[in-house]
Amino acid sequence: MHAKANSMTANAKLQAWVQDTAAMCRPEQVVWCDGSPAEYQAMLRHMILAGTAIRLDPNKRPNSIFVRSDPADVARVEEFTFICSRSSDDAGPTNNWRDPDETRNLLTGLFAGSMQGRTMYVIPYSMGPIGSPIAKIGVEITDSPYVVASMHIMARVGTRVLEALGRDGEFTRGLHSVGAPLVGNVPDTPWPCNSASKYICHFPEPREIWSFGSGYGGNALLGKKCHALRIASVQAREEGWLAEHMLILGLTNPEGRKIFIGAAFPSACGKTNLAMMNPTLPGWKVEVVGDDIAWMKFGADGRLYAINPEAGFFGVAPGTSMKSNPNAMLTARENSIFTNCAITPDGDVWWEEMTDTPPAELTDWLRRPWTPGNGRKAAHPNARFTAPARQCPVISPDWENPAGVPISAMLVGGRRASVVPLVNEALSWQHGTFLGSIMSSETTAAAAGAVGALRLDPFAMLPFCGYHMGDYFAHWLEIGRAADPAKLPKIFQVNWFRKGKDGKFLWPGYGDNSRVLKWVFERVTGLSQAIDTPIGRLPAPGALDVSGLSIGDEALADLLRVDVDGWLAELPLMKKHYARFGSKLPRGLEEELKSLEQRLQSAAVGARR
Ligand code: SAT
Ligand code: MN
Repeated sequence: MHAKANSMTANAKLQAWVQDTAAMCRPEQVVWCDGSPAEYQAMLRHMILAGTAIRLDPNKRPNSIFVRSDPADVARVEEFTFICSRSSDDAGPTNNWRDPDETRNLLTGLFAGSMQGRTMYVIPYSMGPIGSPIAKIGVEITDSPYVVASMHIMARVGTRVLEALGRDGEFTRGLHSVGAPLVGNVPDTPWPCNSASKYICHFPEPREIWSFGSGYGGNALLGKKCHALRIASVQAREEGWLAEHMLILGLTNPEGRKIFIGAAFPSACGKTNLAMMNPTLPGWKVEVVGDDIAWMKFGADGRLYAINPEAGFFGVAPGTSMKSNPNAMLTARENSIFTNCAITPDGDVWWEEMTDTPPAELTDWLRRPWTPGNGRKAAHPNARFTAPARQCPVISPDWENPAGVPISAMLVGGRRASVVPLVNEALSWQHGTFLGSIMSSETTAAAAGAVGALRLDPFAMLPFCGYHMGDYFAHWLEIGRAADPAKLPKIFQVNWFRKGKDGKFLWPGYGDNSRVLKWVFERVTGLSQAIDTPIGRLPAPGALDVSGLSIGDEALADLLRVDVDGWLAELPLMKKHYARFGSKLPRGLEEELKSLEQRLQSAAVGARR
């Protein structure tokens, strides 16, 4: 089919790309998305009529739907995610590289006719508030109404973006197809996808994304991981800023003083919970700017300013409850999309731990009858809610500030049952970069594959850095060199997941993480004490506020213990990790590793004396 030119845009590059794509994918029709509420309703209606979605009871969850994906399409697929830079060296050892020309050929073959019988939607979107100097524009072409509806929530979409793009504006191209053409007189499936081929390909130089075969989350909502992290990280390096897998929160102390904090944790390690927590410490307040991605640029005053490029939350549902994260529950009370949860007989969703007692009967995410105690999970462990950020009761008044918010501290951390203490302040920006570079975490259901395996996940960017990780470390050090050290955020390593000898978590987590945030706040503002240890600065005795918390002295000591032998035992892992980056490993990090080893060895000798 021949795509009609869209009168809303005079951007010739965009018009030409849409026409070429339509000629290749051969959809039944082309629709330019305007981003209107009517368009959102049309997507919901289509999904409901096609059997993809169920409308939830409007009295319980107004304007919300429930969707179940194909059981083979439930998470990001890292082994089918590729960086197609011209040189394989630019993708580095942590990415899957594919030759760009070969891949383009392969994809052209897969996309040829891939949208037959479907509608091709053109979604102009802005990552970040429209017009913000930190925001960027992209256009996603997709044949999935689920993607269109989700993009309405997750990004700013439609006509106003085309207006901002103008005649000559630059944009990232994202082409997505579920890879399931409708040919002949065969019915559609509730969740079309391609079981034979999945390819999530990034071309960093022309800033293009081609995603084939999956309709789920980060594989398909191309503004998120593909654009805002993989492509943007390349752009950020070139232009001197940071695109990070970080939440952004505002923290106000009882005297009314506020700072902003960024935090990098891997997928499904509690970013959403930390970002919008209700502190248990009286008088302290947390507000959320973002729960997943931060774009940071230096402001005129020399400080780093962050925006949340997204407009919604794509949060992990299981484990989310009025106890663990009431603000997420309240955010998703309406205008939301629920994917791979269970559904109740009265038309609401449910997932593990949402309530203390599960409903007496459910239909699970696999459409099977489910009753409590049957030994199966009702929701998929990577089930998600997609909800507008503006609905969050603790959304920051600054969340759409085009200038961003000034970042005073950055946390890095993962799920570690042992070795890593509750909190550890870096000695310098370079040491903080080191702590980020050796971050490790147990894997979660957010990606296909084994769960609970320990892997090194530098800055939680292992699946999301669009270029050579050695160059990424160098870029972090470069950012530090470019700045006035007094204006740089302080970096802290944190770990809420340390376990005691009994195998139970030592730290209550959730709202009690405000106790760690308080110490961070007071370190930034110069009010609190730390002690120097071989691994960094830990809270001085009494400096961590545990008032009102029932935690034993032993557990507290365990949480803050510097496990010298444990760290020594991990040095070979760190060295092996660093060896992967060859000559691209920055000298500064090599030095940090050496100094750490020396400090640990003298501590070990001291202890033996
Ligand atoms: O599916 S997503 O990649 O968007 C979620 C995540 O892994 O953080
Ligand atoms: Mn994430």
